[in-house]
Amino acid sequence: MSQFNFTTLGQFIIEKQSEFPFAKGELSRLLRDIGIAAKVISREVNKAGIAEIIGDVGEINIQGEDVKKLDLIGNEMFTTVLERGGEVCAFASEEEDNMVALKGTHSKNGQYVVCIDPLDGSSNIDVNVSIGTIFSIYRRVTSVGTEPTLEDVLQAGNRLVASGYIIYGSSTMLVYSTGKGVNGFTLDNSIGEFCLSHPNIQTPKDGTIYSLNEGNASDFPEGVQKYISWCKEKDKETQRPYSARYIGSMVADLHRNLLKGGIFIYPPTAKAPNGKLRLMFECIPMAFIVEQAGGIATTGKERVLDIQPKELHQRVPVFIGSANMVNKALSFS
Ligand code: P6P
Repeated sequence: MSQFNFTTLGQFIIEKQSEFPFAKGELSRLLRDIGIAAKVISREVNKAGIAEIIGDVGEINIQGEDVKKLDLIGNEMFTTVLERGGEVCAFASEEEDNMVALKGTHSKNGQYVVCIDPLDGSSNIDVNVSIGTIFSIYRRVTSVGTEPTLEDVLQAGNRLVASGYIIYGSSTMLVYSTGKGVNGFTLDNSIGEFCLSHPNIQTPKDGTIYSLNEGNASDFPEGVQKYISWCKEKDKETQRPYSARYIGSMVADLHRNLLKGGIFIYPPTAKAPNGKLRLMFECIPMAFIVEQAGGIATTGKERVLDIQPKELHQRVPVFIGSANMVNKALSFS
């Protein structure tokens, strides 16, 4: 195979731009900017152990979680890149209490808003477990040139323009969708480019992996407890007992299940009666990817992408992954 037989993220975005007849390049430039930020964060994550950026900054964020140095680096990185790019008028971050109206020279004319979890699973940074960035892109609802408002950000997932994630693992991968399928790109550090490695990802309809924090099992709703017990029963025909795989980093758990098949559940618990995961920053963008790959994402009561967000840091329960597995889990409710 020719050593030049690869497609970079930039080449792919431009090639696919023709699928959007009204696109004049703004979304393409925005996706390119996100790729740039991801490469810088990947470099920081990969040298974290030796660069004195391990550990906490001694702050607690709005989520009530310790803020890691890399959380801040990631948040600042995306703020800078999105501000300089000029395509985005406002962004919301898991690390920011409120929506941020960007102050770049051209930001007010930006047509898009971005919701971002700069480093999801950051509690795993200090122990070298895979972590990720999760992003979603909406078209603003306020007029170009005006001050953006919270209305621009609090949009249902069924209005998404694009979403994706970057996983900083054994390799760094960027996976995204603009609503026409899901494609994965692996960072080739020798040329500093994300190269197409997983075209048109389709998640298996069935799987044998279930992912949830069973430490909370005594709090789980009865239907979830019954489903987990069903997963553990011996039944050759349905390849049970299934395998329990839970990393505690949503991007890593969902990426594995996306490729191999599986179900990820974060149900309501006593500590998190609405579930722990954030609707805007984790559930909506990951639901868009999973649905585009042929899977299902629901709160157990409604499709995640149909929820009209009421507040920025709203949390919801989530059942997400292989269609037949999610439907089986819901059948116990
Ligand atoms: P628990 C990380 O903090 C995170 O938001 C997700 O990435 C992950 O799936 C979940 O929380 C883990 O939560 O309660 O099982 O530790």
